[in-house]
Amino acid sequence: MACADIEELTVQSVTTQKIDDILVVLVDNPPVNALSWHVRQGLKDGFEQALADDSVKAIVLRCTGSTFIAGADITEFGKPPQGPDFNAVLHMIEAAHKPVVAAIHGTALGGGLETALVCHYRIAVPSARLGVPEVKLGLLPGAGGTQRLPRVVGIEAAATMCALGEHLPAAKAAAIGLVDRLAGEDSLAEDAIAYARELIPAGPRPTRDRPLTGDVGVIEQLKAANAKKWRGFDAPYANLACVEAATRLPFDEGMQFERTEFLKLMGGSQSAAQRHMFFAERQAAKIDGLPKDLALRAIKKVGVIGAGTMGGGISMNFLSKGIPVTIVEMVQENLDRGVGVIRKNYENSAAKGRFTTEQVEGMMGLLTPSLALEDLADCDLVIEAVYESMDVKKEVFGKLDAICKPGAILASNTSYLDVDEIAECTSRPQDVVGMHFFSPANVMKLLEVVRGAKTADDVLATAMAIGKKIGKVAVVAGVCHGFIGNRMLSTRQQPAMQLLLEGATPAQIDKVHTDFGMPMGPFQMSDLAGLDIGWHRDPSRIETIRDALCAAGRFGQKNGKGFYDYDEKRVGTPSAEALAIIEEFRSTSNLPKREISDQEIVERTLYPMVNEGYKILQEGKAQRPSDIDVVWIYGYGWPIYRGGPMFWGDLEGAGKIVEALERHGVAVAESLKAKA
Ligand code: T1G
Repeated sequence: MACADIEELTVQSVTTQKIDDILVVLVDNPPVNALSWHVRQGLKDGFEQALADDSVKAIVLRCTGSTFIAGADITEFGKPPQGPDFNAVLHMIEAAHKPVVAAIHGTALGGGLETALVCHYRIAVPSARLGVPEVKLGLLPGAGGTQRLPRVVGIEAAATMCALGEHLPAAKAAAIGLVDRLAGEDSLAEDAIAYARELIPAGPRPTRDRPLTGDVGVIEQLKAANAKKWRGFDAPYANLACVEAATRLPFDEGMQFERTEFLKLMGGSQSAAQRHMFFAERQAAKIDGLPKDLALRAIKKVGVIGAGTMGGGISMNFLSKGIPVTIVEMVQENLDRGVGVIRKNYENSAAKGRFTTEQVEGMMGLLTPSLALEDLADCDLVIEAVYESMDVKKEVFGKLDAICKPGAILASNTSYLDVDEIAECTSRPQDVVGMHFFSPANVMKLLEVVRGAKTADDVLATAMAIGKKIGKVAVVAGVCHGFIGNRMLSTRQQPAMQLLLEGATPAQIDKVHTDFGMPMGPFQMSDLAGLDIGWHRDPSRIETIRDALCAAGRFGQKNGKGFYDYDEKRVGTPSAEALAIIEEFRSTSNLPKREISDQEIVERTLYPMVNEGYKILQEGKAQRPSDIDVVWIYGYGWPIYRGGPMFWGDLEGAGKIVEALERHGVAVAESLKAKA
């Protein structure tokens, strides 16, 4: 910048630069320019300077680093307030008697977008993304976002942005009037100054005074369209209530309404849970004890063994990220079917506008079908997704050991089997790791990366990094039966079965779980998975309720009957026949039938999961409690507004849980007892 006089005014994270008659207020608070108290202080000081200096005709607000302001500093929530009140700073900017331009790159999110909204004009680089994602933290834009956004983009777009919390690309934001001008991708600083100078004659344009446009009817439409998705959540409805209030209240009363709703959410357990998950998800990516800059192995070519449901889904994750995949099957027919399913899935997504036909062909072009393991010799990572049998896996890994190049990572998608035992049948156990995907593997975000006793640090770190690269939330798990998720799941399923014997019904138990916020209960899940998975297929041998149902030909959703009866749309209803089978089985077990309360169901099916979580941590099979929460939210549909089993356990209270578990005769983890 070749301007004559540059005045430096340094406040911790905000500086100002005067370029002739334009003052640039520059925010520098890595990593994401969050609105920490010292940033708010700096903004206040910087704008006071700009407004007091008559030689300044217009103001530009810009940020250094990778992004514009990405919101309030979430780490400050719940702490004693410091620095100036955010809304007061925003009111000062909005009321400026000189035009203020927000120059946006990276992301303008939450309080960051609210700051840009009090600026009179917004210029952004094409790659910028703008949004109010507070709803994903169980909150709402509490600094005027719900009142100013409708005045800039109209009621429809504002309601959608607040209730869904999506990030809008700059071009879309420009189309709806949120961005007034697009800058050159590499010339934001200059373009913003030129734009500000251009606006001097036009002067300020306080957003609060801009007219509201649009149809309030969108609010009920959004509620109807998202009723299932928003079940149990408070924040989406609070966001819409605030936007609705903007359509009928004067600005300042609307701001008050918003403040009240914001404080309600901020003080609630749902937002605390969702904020916990914000950091838990980022924490999960970190491997304790490993240096941040550990060199990773390059993954340019991937091999997948098995073209079944899992193998196909796993392959799609890499193809969708432009990473070539060689997929191997034993017989041509299975290979063709597997490749066909991958193409069908992509074409279905293309039909929904997610991909173009060219992109589908591009991804399919990266897929090499093969009948020969030898074709995996030059792969950097090979993921085995064959039948869940130790013998089969050992045979495959033995062959891979002979075929794959030195340094290749050999991963197993096993969901239960001992990764160490698999590794021991190779000469390179340090290169073996578990990569446990969840079905459907191209959709489910969770990836359990199973660290074997001999897994090398760079192999573990590489598996975690490639997991993030393909869009997964990767969590480190130790070798134990069922790793983290399935191990805890079994501590829910077993007592659920026992409760059936004692008098509860599948519908009662499942309702407790769905009311809790789970997508389905233990028995709906069993019917979905299939009751005959692992069944000994001997109808005369009835040792469990599951045996009894299978013996009666009830295998679950797949044949329209299991614990429930299912119609052609796979909607389940309580089944008299299933209840009769359960009743008959109970009568043979001489267990007295009794009334079971919903609270007892919680105590005997959810508390044991928390207990098992403590055991997993005690054994070092998970790095931290929040990792367990991430597993259950991204792998098993635990409601995010309850923060995961460990976070919820803390809310329930260790004392209460220990007392109940002991009353029900469950062996309590020492660390949980200690916590109680
Ligand atoms: N506050 C504090 N720390 C934050 C933060 C924030 N808002 N955003 C990110 N971080 C930390 C994060 O924990 C991580 O730390 C590092 O920055 C890099 O983040 C009044 C109430 C901006 C899209 O919800 O969505 O404004 O792990 O790994 O993948 O209305 O971060 O390295 O120690 O995610 O490049 C609304 C939250 C707040 C946006 C960048 N804003 N952030 O993604 O990096 S509420 C948000 C993000 C609010 C007002 C209300 C993403 C990102 P560490 P990262 P990334």
